[in-house]
Amino acid sequence: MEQQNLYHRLSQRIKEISNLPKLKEERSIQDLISENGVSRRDFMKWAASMTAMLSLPASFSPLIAQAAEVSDRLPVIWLHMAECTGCSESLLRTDTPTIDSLIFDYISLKYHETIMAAFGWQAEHNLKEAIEEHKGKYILMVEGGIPAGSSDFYLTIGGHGETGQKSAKEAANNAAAIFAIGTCSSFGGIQAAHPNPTNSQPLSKITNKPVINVPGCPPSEKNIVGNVLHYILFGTLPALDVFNRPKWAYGLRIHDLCERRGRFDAGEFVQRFGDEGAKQGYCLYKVGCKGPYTFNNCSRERFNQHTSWPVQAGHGCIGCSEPDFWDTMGPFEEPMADRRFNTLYGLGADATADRVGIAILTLTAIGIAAHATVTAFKNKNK
Ligand code: FSX
Ligand code: SF4
Ligand code: F3S
Repeated sequence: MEQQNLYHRLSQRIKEISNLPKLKEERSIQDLISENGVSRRDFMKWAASMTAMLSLPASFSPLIAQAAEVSDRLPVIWLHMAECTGCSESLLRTDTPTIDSLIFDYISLKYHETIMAAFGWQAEHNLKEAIEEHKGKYILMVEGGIPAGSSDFYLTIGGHGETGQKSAKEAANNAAAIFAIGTCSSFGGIQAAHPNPTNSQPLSKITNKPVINVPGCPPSEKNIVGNVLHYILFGTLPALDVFNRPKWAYGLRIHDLCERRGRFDAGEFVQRFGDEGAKQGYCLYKVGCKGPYTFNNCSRERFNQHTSWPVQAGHGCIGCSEPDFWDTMGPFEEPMADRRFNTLYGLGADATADRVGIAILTLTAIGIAAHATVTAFKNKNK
């Protein structure tokens, strides 16, 4: 019954959105996908996988397809702050366009410096105009850390030298929903790594409005598009974890669903890159994998249409979706080593890994310890 009510409520919302005027030329998502050689069947398969990813019942998959179909009705403003543009590249750099990247083409991006034709004063004007025209209605996506306070001058944009801080604040003030895309915008990222010379801050420190964090350096295309679809469907904040990350994407650790997990449990570890264990696909914990401390869905969703992800490619997870990972998770090719944390049983994960009695390292124990460790390192760095 509850499920039916929810289905009904979400269909109503999609109907309301579909009644909004189209913001772009009359081209449907169907046209766009078939022009790019994607069949309707593949599109429906994609919708089904998105439904599962958003932890919705399988019967909701037609709703996800409809949400994608109306995704051109909501204006999106995307701002670049201090970063490497990897987040945008995560969506855009594909040989053959994925359905996720096609959705990105399809949404009404009113401003995005990497892909728009305008430059100079015209670009500045377009941003102001987009904010004015779509006040209170647009989705704001911000990529990058933001030099703040008296260091704000480290990031200025355009001919008038407006600071990133000012432009992010202004865009956030008038947005309907705000997403911090990438670890830089969510937590400060590499710019904010010790000693943070430009005083780079996460978006949530620049605005008082609620910010949904979508970390990862970069986040996967699935997590970016999934958030847009979730907003279209619900129009409200998703369930969030303590770091304001949507639980549907960041609720489990990399380690929980890793394909090498059986190796970890059996005590089969790569000791050095290129050794026999590496060839056999052993666990990468001892060569630095931070999967046990990292909350993200890479091991389940992978990147580039489920092609691969860091651990599958043979390198451990570096913890890129965690706050302060540059400071707390390195050296990236070594285990936590002397910075051992205690599990509920009083053993560090490294000690346990050496003793092979891995079974005692329960999910709960390591989960609690991982959070405790991150907090401890954070405090140490302050
Ligand atoms: Fe780069 Fe985005 Fe990392 Fe940061 O991604 S991939 S430095 S999260 O802001 O461009
Ligand atoms: Fe996978 Fe890393 Fe966990 Fe090993 S430590 S099982 S490689 S996530
Ligand atoms: Fe980042 Fe680890 Fe995923 S390094 S991309 S969170 S596997």
